[in-house]
Amino acid sequence: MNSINRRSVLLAGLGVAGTGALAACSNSGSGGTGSGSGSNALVSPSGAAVAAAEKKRTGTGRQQKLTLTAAPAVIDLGGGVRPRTWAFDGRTPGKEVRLSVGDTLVAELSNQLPDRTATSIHWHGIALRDDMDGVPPTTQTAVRAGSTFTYRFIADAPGTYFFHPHVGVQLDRGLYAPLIVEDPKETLDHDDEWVVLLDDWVDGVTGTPDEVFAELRQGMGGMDMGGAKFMLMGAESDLLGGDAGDVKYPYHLVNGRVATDPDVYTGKPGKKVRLRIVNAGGDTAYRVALGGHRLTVTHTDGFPVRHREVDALLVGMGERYDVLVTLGDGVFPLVALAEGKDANALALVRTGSGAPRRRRSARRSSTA
Ligand SMILES: [Cu+2]
Repeated sequence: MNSINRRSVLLAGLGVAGTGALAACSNSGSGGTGSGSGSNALVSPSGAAVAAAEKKRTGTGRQQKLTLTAAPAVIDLGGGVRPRTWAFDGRTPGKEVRLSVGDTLVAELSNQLPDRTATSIHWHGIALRDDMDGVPPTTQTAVRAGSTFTYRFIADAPGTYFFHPHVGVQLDRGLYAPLIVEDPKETLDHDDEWVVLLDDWVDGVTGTPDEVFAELRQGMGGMDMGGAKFMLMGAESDLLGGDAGDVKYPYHLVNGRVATDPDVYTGKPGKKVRLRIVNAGGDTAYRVALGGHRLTVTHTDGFPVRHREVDALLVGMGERYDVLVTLGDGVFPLVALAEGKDANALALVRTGSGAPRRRRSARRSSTA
């Protein structure tokens, strides 16, 4: 039987009991054999119920191994913006991880963050074994500074995902990257792919995400002490049902580039391109459109949906949309309006003859 009790779950959820509660939980869970079936038993991240579900997951047996080193870095966002942040392997976004359905990802996280900062990796949106989901203190103990943890799971759900830490406000640093699970049986017909990663950026420019959080925690009371540095007042959007966020971000990024020095996708007129749009932002929904084009939505959050043609998409934090677009001839802005915040992110699509070579290598081979 699983000995975790309601109080320890609540405390863990509040972060009060911290790792002590989790250690108690996983010790009893991994040793138990009947957990998960009794009416009072909770499913522990490494318990028998998780192992049983995992057994039913079919894999290819292929492994993809990689190392992700989380460490301080000075990154280049374009336009002379070079903030100091925390990043995986010195770059933001981190290097894309691409698997085929059923492959096993073996990712060693090396925590080189400063000031004894613990971390984790959460594989956002993907169905996987709970003990690899990277949500301390609930599904694992946080990975201590100076140590490593190896995530190992079968990715049997095709789709567009991303990953980021799930400790404190670290997801608002530069620690994120796309995770694409390709389906060899995919029936979508397209010539090329472009991953479009959206993010709201503050770190190393006006302050750190921890400083932002500290100010937000003081609420309106803190504003009497000399005004708000990070708090955004009056951001509203009817589309979002009112409140459009609380944080002032100096930059909004597409694929790690500021709007004045954007990422450029170069293609050919008439080609059909699959855009995999990911909102990795912490506090901003984006309204996304490609000038002069209509978008056909094919997937949301990794799942195929009945196709729907739109002229713009509202993408909330953590959401992903796959869309197909048939490219026209010319240069077109991909605009991601920071909904309700009077700011935007920008990338460019160039087609036709005389187009300059792409600066960044986001072009992908077709999966169809
Ligand atoms: Cu997430």
